[in-house]
Amino acid sequence: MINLQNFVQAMYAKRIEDCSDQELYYALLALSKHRSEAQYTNEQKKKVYYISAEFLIGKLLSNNLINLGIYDEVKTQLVAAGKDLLAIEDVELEPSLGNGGLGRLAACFLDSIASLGLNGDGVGLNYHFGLFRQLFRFHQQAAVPNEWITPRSWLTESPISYKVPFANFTLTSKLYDIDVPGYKMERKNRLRLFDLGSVDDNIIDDGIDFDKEDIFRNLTLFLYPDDSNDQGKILRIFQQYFMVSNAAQLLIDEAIAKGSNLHDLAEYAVVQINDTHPSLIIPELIRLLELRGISFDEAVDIVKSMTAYTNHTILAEALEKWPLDFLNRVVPHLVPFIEELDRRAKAVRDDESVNIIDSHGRVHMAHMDIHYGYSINGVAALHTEILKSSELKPFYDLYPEKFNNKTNGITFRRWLMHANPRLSAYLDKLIGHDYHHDASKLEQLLEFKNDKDFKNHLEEIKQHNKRKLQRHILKNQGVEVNPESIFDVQIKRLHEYKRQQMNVLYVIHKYLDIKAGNIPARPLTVFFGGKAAPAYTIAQDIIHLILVLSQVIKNDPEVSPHLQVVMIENYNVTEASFIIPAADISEQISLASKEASGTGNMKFMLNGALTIGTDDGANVEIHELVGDENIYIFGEDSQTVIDHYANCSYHPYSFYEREGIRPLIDFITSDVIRNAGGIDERLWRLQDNLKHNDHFMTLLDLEDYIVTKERMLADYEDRDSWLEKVVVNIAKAGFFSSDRTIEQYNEDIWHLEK
Ligand code: 26Q
Repeated sequence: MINLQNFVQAMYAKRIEDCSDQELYYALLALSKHRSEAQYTNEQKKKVYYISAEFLIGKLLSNNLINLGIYDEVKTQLVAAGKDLLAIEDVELEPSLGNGGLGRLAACFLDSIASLGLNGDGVGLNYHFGLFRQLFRFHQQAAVPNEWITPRSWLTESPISYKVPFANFTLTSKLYDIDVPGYKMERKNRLRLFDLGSVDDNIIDDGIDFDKEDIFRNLTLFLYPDDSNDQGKILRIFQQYFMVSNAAQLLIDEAIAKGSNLHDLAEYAVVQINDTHPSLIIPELIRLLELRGISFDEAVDIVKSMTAYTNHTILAEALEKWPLDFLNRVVPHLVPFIEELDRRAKAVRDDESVNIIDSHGRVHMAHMDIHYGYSINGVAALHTEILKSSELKPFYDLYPEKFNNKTNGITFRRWLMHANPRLSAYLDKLIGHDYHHDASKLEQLLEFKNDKDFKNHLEEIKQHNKRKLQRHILKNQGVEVNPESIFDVQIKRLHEYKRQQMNVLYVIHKYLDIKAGNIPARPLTVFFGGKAAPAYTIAQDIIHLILVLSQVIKNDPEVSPHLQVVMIENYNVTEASFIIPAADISEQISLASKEASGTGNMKFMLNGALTIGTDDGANVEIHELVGDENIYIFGEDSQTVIDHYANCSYHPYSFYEREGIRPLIDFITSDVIRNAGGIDERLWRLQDNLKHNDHFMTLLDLEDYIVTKERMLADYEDRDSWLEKVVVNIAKAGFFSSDRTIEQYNEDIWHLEK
């Protein structure tokens, strides 16, 4: 039993009633840290080191309370004192230690590893400002540093520190830990974040600009500084090597402390390489083992038996290739190791498609991972098949046994219990608690598909969540939304392949339709949220168009009662947990073959939204699970798209000439948009790109998308049948629990004992 009053009394000598939200936040932070510090750390012989440049953990207060099993008690005692947990959570700052899906996946995985009682830590970097905070100024994105580290925080200083050698100097690291308590577990794991004591927050100039060459002061300031220029790329290599050298030294020390003689290192440690960002750990481990007296040959064998690589993308431009010249400038001592690994790989097969060092002197990080790791996995069934059949086919021919699929998942602790407490409490009443530990139990809900009372409850919960989001947006952005409207949501990083621009063209279609006198049965609110890389011009242009369009619609009294566009500022994990439970429609509209998996799609489904999407990434698996009648699939399939690329057979201009499409594209540079603050350069560039380039084939699927969305909106009006689809989606979402994903990683790759 928790006695919060006693705890608060000891800390502040006052009653809960008399504390501010800020004081209560710090009390709960101290209470949770105290509790998790008292737990044992997992210490089974073998441990997984999940190494990742990103851990998008989100705010931790509520989730830690849930996992420590004290959430309900704490909440009850706060409510009894007239306090609101939501307001207290508001005090916590969100760390932005990730860009998007890959970083959030790493955070969900840490939660599941701990909740399954497995021994596994995350290892990464303690970025002082992480990814930038997004502001909207003059209908454009501005980027400013995201401050999240406060004197009291979830970070705990550790005495652990390592020396990391670079070309002209050696840096000394400093380790911070964040406890990761498992859900209702006695034992915990940790997120280990390495930092550099000399980093100086004062070197930031304007926005997020800083001296890229002052490594001593900048190394862990930001996540992925602009790498559109060489200094940015070199800084990224500094960060990556700093991360992996620390990780390698840590895992070797921990193994030795448990009795390893290093020849048997693989019995103590397995390394999961999250995308290629930590790939330098392969030559670094070999180097460190050699320094400790192990022969090169044996070191290679050891490393081969303990490293596994996860691929998260099929976009060729996102696969890291570092020029040897850059590596020589940053980590010259590692280059001979990479060259030897390359020579050995070339002895197996000398072919540009599998070489580590290519004919331009660039090091292909993924190639090194596949040759020198024992497992490579994709993150959804379709993605893994595409890797095997096209992108990485030469490797699949060489090492078929290394390839495996691990369809992504999400932690239900955050994305159901925390984000949607009403739904989760109702499900508890209906089917009991078993699904907390075995998400497949959600299938029991299928029995209630035709239960009037259940459907009424689902409707009520959705209404409640819409009003909660309405208040949140009003408070944060001063924008009023209509909770009686349909909430149609696309939240994810801005990228052309994700096709936010296609959704915008739908909105333009709807706007013109309303202007022509076709009034929809019910108002529609279209939400967008997402950051764009500062150097990604077209993505910035898309944000600009969304912001201007939102204004045009708002100021048009003929249209605004029926249609609204809201762009959420600084979309992040916290925003997601307000938005997703309120959504009716989940937009998953990437160009088929391009979205490796997606995980937002899973979060929406679990929270009772229906998907409009292409047969891409994990949408394919959602489609298979719920069946044709419970999802809105449109667009060309992945094979057709792949063939278009191979044959250069997609020509956007011929689509532009169609009468259903041309007015939508022309509208981008119309006076309506230009007079509402539209910037000509941005609008023309975007329009021109769609007509003449359209690399991600927006126009190919546009007509089908519009027809499908209209059908979906019409279906929404049949509440009974819509809710039946919602029930099927929630019931089938169990497969996408990250507990299932982690069980599979453990079964097939890690082999850890519980
Ligand atoms: C690479 C080189 C230089 C600078 C930056 C990068 C870089 C940074 C971040 C490359 C990739 C990322 C992030 C990728 C990512 O988030 N991928 C997403 O991973 C999710 C989890 O597997 C999938 O669900 C998404 O489909 C995939 O897009």
